[in-house]
Amino acid sequence: MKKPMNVVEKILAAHLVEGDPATDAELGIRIDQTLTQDATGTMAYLQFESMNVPRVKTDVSVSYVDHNTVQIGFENADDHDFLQSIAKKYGIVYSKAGNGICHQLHLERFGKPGTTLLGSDSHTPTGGGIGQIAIGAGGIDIAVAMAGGAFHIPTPKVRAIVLKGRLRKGVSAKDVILKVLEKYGTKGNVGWIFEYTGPGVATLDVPSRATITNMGAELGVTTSVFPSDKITKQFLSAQGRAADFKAIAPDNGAKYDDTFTIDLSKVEPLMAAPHSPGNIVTVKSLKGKKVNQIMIGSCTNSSYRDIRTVALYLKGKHVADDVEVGIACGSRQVVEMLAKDGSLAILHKAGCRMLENACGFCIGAHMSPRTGAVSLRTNNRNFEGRSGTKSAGIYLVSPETAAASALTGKVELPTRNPVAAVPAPKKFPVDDGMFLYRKSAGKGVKGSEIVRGPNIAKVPSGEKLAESYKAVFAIKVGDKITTDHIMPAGARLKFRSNIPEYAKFVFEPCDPAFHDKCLAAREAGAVNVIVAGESYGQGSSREHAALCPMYLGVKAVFAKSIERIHRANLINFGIVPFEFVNSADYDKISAGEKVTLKGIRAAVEGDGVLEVALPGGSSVKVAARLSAREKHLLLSGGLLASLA
Ligand code: MIC
Ligand code: SF4
Repeated sequence: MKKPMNVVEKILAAHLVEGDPATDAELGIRIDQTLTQDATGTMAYLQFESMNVPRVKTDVSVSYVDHNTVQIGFENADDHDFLQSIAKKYGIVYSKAGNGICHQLHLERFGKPGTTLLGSDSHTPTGGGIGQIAIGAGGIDIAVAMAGGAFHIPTPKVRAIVLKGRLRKGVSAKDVILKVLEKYGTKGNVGWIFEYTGPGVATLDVPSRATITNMGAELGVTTSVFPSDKITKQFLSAQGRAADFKAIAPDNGAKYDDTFTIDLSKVEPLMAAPHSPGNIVTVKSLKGKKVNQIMIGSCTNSSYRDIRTVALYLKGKHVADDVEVGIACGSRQVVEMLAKDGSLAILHKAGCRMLENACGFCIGAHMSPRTGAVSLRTNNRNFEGRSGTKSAGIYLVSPETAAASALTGKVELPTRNPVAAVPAPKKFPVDDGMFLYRKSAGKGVKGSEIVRGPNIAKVPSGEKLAESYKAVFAIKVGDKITTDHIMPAGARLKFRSNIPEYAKFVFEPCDPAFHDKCLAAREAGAVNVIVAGESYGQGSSREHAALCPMYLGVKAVFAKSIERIHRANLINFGIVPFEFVNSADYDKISAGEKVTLKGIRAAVEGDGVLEVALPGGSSVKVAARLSAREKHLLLSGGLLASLA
């Protein structure tokens, strides 16, 4: 008899190309679809170009422009032109700036149950809402997948999140994922996949499911997934994509490594207080707190369901005088529907600032709040300074809580005067006019030229790992250092395609002199080492957080623990991701100390263990648990160097 399987096992089994889940620590899977966004996409495509493959080999690859749309100076526009020309040449679908946010658009127009999606953005797991195994990764991994190569994940442990009951009015999917974050936090979930199951699943529409899988990124899991059922079918049919439907459910008796049950009827409105998405409090506990700004949108909460709900709260009313409210919709489809049903007029009349369909405020590229502000936002990350204002406190909330609070300028309970649920639309208006090159997808247009403005610089490649190095501990940082600390976005985002320029801002929020110190060490013939605490590299998939340090001569990280995507990015760029064998050894190291990484190559070739003598006479022991593939990449100096 065949072993009963859960949804994760079914999709992975259908895509397995390397490894055996029963015996191996790492699996290689075939990737059906890829997505990139502009801020990570330029590097991904420069790397793809250097692989000399004539066209993409996936079922579909889409290049979205949604992050860098502010266009102050020539840089962003240059990037867009480059991306458009690359898409034309290699058979990639190109989504023009203004079309919408990659994850919302992909769910609407391309996501397919039962397939795999790899995206150069950490919120790619949004696709799990439609029954896809959708994973975020660094740009170079997307390049490999576009060239037909496998993607590698740690053999997952699968946790069932069993949903039962039904949410109360005014409580929504955002509160559910905040509940999951309250339970599991933002660290310690590396290697897990969360599979949502149970009778409560049938009470959630696809956009709500996607809100939940989207913010699985904040847990640090590999991905999150819902089954594909009648509701998925209805969503796809309403998008004119009935043919893309496939039912996927766990078999009776399917096993999970762990189970957590949530009674939806008991979920309260929640919020994530500054400065971590895992810092969960009830809305009730902060009721009445004065609010300066409310921002609604982002890939977590920008669907028609979400913005229509906000409009219902604000109908016939006005936002409070002391609060500014900005709204960014997820796609043109959403805007078109809001225009037709009158919501757009309601929101304008209520005094909301309607923003472009893009990431904007979420990445600190728009509407930074005032000094010391309290800003309620429906997005997924509230890291210190990410909004562009270091002194601001960002609270992550549901669209319902955001709307209720907009009316009074204070934190309000959305359950006090809740509005009716927005029914799932029977038919979405479909207009693919801003998706270019659909006809030539997978083929490319012969004779097309790549357009390269001065902001498009070469991708640096790494050097072979030497036997030993003279090294300097260039920086020592604490726990939960995010990729926004390592490689800031916001005002610095426009340098994404220009590594020498962007590298000037590595660790800017922690130590603005980091760049100069690294170069000085390099001049003196030493490499640099980053020392960090728990959960190093949380957050974004941006490979720049590894690529720019590589450019500055960083060869190793010594951390208490390292998050999945960042660890993979470090390896892809030839930086050895060591973890302390005894966490307490972290305390023995001081920034600026000079040491020797004696036998680092042999350690990587062997059991991964390295002992380093410290100037004071003591020593620290670090270890890197590496697969054969990872060893090969590190010894070669990174993925690009390994292909040379
Ligand atoms: C983010 O939300 O941090 C981003 C910006 O979307 C990143 C990608 C990037 O840094 O370009 C992500 O989540 O991967
Ligand atoms: Fe864009 Fe924000 Fe989503 Fe990242 S989290 S993809 S910046 S909307």
